Amino acid sequence: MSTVTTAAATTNKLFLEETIAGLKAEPKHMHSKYFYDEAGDYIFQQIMNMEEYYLTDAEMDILANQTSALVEVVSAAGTAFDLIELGAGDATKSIHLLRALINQQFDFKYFPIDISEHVISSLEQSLPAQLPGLTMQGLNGDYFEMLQTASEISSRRKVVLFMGANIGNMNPAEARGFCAQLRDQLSKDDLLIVGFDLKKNPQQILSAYSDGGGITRSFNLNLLSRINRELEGNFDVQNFEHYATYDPETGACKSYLISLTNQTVKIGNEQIRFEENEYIFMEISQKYALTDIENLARTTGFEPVHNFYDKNKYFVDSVWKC
Ligand code: AVI
Repeated sequence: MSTVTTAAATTNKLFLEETIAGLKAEPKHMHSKYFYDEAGDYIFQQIMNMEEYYLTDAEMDILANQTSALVEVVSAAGTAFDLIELGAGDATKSIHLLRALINQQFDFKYFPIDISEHVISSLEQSLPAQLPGLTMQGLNGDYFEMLQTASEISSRRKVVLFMGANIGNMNPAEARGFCAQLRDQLSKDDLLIVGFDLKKNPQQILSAYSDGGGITRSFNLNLLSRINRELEGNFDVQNFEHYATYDPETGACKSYLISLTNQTVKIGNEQIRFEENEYIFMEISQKYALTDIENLARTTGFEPVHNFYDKNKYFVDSVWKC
């Protein structure tokens, strides 16, 4: 019998443990990081193309139209650095910055980090052809472990990108813990650029997470299908409905799956009981006021240096110095 533990086996074990623990907890919850298998990546692409999902266009507006100003901020402390992107996705936004840095012949290496193996292998295939002259190394795994790996490969000044409002998928306490941990792994003169979705008209926010075409619904339900595929589950996805809420006071946009009936679901050897109307908390997409962003930076050891807004002021890429 083989005693070799593969990375995939470890990931699956954690997926199983965290899923069972979350579904046995009161109230039931899942981890939105598990949305992103190959099918989930594909549905998320569709979300980003939705009319209602204003976030992608807003951040694209910043990257595409304020590239020179971004390059200036990024290179203020020198033109040799490592550009590390946490949750790189398909890099369609950062490609504007990468292109400008290559054109200006900056001495940089791009390290995209993503927990999706599929995302990293696609980037490694597509980016060098799109950006001749790019030096890159994709890293698949946990952000902090991969940031450590990047530091072992290279010891140059770091410019870290954490865009796409990914920070919104943490609650405020988790975001503080995350930023503080990031600060611990960075050094003087390193930069962090974080994308935040700003508080705005509540109906506009709610529509982005409760679209009429049901794409966000499929995105959430895909996690149940993924459990069926990978963890020997037997969810009947038709027995669950997607429900999103937005609280303008706290800025928390939350999504849930509601059990439409009394039911028992099997996952591997475990049985999970759902009552009719019982919810599973699936994801938070936290929205921020500018004062929240400034507080977050300062309380975690960063100094905010510049804010880049899109033309509608829906979104901000906030630049923080160590
Ligand atoms: C990846 N993340 C920033 C998205 C968001 O807006 O919270 C995930 C998402 N969930 C539903 N729609 C989009």
